[in-house]
Amino acid sequence: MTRPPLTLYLADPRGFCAGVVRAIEIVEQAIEKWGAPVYVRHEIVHNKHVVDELRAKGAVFVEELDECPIDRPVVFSAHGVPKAVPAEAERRNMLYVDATCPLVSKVHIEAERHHERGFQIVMIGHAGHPETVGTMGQLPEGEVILVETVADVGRIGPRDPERLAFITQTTLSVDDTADVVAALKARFPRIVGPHKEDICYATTNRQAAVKEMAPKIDALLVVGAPNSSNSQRLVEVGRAAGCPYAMLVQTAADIDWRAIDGVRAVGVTAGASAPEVLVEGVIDAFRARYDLAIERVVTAEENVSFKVPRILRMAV
Ligand code: 0CH
Ligand code: SF4
Repeated sequence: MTRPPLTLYLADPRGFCAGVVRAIEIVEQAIEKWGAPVYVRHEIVHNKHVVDELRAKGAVFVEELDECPIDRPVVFSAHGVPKAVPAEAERRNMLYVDATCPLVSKVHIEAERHHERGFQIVMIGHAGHPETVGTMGQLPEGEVILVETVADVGRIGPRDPERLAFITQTTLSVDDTADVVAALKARFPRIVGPHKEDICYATTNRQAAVKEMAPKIDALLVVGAPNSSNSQRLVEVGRAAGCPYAMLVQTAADIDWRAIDGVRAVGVTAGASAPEVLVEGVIDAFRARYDLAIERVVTAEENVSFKVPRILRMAV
């Protein structure tokens, strides 16, 4: 049987970012250094495959610090934690390693600086997401007001509109965030903040690659987990850029072949927490059904890397 032709456009960059690579290395090196089990508060990154592999090596995933025994090391996830978490670990004399991405920590520091200058802060982010919870938790209750949408901007009532700053989650949609920032500036002309927003290089680059490929493709598949904010944003960016079908898949097994029946060009990308092995699984699944031509869509070159914390680099 002859297989139908299909062009698979592969986004580049896609998949793991520097913060994710570092967070996974932290858990692996902690297990090497202190032996198993090493506890990890929250999924180290939002990906089941990553979590399962680390679990097989001796990581134990929990949601809260009080689920960890005090005599085992605990790692905090890449998304960051409220200040109360390391404080509690110290109070309990626990050994902890913070795998918060340095680009998330940078936003934490920004928040603190604004607070020290007496500014109240508006955070653009998703309610309940661990990064938002962690960033808001850098400051006392009431000092950070959360907005998710342009409509939210009209509803907030800050203490003093003249002394207001804004920060953002690192994994938001670049375009949607620009709209929210514009609404904030229109309503609060004196608001201070970063040059554009706090969206990281990896989020920005992955969204740009999707926009570039969108006009060429009939369907977009984003490899990533449902709880992965940056992966979900890639699906939305694909749809907003005019791609008629854009779907998140955790693995090749999630591909709805009937829905994409008849397509001639498909785009594939992966969220910052999705390992390349899962992308390879998707490509292999297409190769089994189609006469496949692969074309890379290269929109940026990434050469960012972060060191693991010093405690892991010191001899035992
Ligand atoms: O995109 P989110 O923040 O949900 O997280 P992820 O999927 O684990 O990707 C890594 C980013 C971690 C913090 O920026
Ligand atoms: Fe860091 Fe950006 Fe990766 Fe988040 S998505 S871990 S902020 S590099």
